[in-house]
Amino acid sequence: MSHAKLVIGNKNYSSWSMRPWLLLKAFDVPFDEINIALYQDNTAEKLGPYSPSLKVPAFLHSETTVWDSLAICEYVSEQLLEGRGWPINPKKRASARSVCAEMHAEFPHLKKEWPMNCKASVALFVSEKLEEEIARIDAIWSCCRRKYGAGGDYLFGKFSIADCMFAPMAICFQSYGAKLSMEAQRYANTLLANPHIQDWIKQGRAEEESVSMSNVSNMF
Ligand SMILES: N[C@@H](CCC(=O)N[C@@H](CS)C(=O)NCC(=O)O)C(=O)O
Repeated sequence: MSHAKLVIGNKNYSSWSMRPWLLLKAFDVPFDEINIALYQDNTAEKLGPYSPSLKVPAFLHSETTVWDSLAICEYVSEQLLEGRGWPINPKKRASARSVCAEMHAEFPHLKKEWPMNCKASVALFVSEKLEEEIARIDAIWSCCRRKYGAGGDYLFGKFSIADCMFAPMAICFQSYGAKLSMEAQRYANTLLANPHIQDWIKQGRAEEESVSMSNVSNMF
């Protein structure tokens, strides 16, 4: 059977691409990676055959196309991991799904003002709204680690989709110098030490294409 295909954007910038890529890598699922540079004249033309939303990521498996990062993670867990992408315990799983949905839908200021850029290392202005959003992520990380983290160093103990959803935030927080509580910083360090996340960052930093800040802010 041919491999599944994951269509992704620039590793330096595309946080949504990173999430399912990390899930596939962490669970050793074989896949072919299709890289499409974003915001080029021919980007839409190249994405057309793969992604109905004309956005990345998109996942092609057997006869099925799935797009949108969280939907891909759900599909991969259900179809390829026998549900192992989520915590086994239903209470933990409900919380894991809640924080993933929150990451996916909320944090407009973080997404706009502190977009992922693996190459960046600069202290950026922190608006009041941004500070509130960073504090909310800090609270999610600290609370999940305290309540559900037994059995491993990840958000729900063992590595799960929740870690994929938050991994780009650890990169942004490192790039722009977020001030986190000790517990949250320890979790961010766990993510940054993960070998697949390190690979992604390394490959992102090696890319040559650059994207303007106004487009990067739309990307998250
Ligand atoms: N909700 C989508 C967001 C996808 C998204 O915005 N992808 C960005 C790159 S990270 C993109 O394709 N941008 C190109 C564009 O907006 O034209 C997801 O979770 O996958």
